[in-house]
Amino acid sequence: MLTGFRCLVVANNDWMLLVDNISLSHGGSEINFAAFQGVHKSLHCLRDLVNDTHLSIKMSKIILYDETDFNGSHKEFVDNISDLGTEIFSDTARSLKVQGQHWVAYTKTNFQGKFKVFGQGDHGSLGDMDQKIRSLRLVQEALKDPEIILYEDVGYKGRSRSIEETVNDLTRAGFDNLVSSHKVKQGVWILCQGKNQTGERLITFKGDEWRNYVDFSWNDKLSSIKALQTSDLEV
Ligand SMILES: [Ca+2]
Repeated sequence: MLTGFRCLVVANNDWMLLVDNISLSHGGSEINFAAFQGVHKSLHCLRDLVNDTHLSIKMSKIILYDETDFNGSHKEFVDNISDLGTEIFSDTARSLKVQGQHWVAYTKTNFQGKFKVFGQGDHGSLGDMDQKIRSLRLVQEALKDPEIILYEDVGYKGRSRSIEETVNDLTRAGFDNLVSSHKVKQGVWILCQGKNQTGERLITFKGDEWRNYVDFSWNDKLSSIKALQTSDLEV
């Protein structure tokens, strides 16, 4: 969900967001609003576009701060970062701000280790991710109409179950501690070994096909599953 934007200028098939005195061009570089005073093209209220995921991805960014409550030095990112060490910001962030889509922060490089998903807004402290973030992934997948197919056996075999919403206890679906493979059809899903989204977790994205849970010691351990929602602030 986008908030705080005034309007959108569409000019020459490009677009520009006007945010109070700041404008962001398609390419992400800042442009002086005054330079566009002469542009007489179609103006649209951004309210109509707040759920436009494509647009949201284009202007998404995350700002990391090396002190809590947005103090200290900071660094801004608009793309995935597989190793924050190269940005001299590994194990450093203590607070952050998100604009646009969600970001997944990982405790290891290359999007590995423990993770936390941060939604749009200000995060003045990072809890168990304090000074532990080593890589960042922008969530580019649409979160609407999520669907994941769970399979009882490895290789997408055995009984299967299509899940389209958060399930706090897979016992109800007859699938507790049974899943051995999955395919994500839509959205972003958080897999948990405990009920009610507790215990060890993994995150999986649209298009993922995990054919054998044995490979990462998750066979027959899945007990709850959450579909990431646009409104989620921290997961
Ligand atoms: Ca199984």
